[in-house]
Amino acid sequence: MERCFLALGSNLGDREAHLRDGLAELDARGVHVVRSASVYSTEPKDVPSQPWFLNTAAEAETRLEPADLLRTCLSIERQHLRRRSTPKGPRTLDIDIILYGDRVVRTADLTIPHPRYTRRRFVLEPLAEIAPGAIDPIAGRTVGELLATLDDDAGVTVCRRPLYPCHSTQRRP
Ligand code: PH2
Ligand code: MG
Ligand code: MG
Repeated sequence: MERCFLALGSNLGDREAHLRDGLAELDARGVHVVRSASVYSTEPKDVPSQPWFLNTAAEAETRLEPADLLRTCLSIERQHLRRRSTPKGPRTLDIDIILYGDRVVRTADLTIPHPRYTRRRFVLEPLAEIAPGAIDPIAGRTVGELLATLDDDAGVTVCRRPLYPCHSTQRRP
């Protein structure tokens, strides 16, 4: 089993449902979610004229190799009717592989560690909540250290408790 960290984002439709279902679908497809971070309300980066996002991060264990993990993430995105019209534009669900054990992957369609996450507060804040000690094999620094020296003033605030594991509010004693 390899331990990996994923970043999830949504800014179209029922954003929280897309994130929650995305986590459940990963779990059902051999990407066993160990924990997820709180849900954060985040200002859009790269393409500013789009709705605010909900973002979270998840720690998972999987036997899937990175390329198969990517295929699984893309297939779940497609299930959420994601259309790839504007690059970095609005999406129902985005699932990015941030770290995969201490592996470094550079292929035509996949780069691990994720090439931009060290500059993005909307990834580092949720990731540092669940894995401040995870080490980036390229930077040689922990996620907590990367967040502490981050230069990104985009708005990122906690808005909901973690979606996974599910905390039922319905259960009676
Ligand atoms: N994803 C992008 C581009 N910009 N901004 C925020 N706040 N959250 C995202 O998940 C996001 C973004 C491309 O993947
Ligand atoms: Mg992304
Ligand atoms: Mg993506």
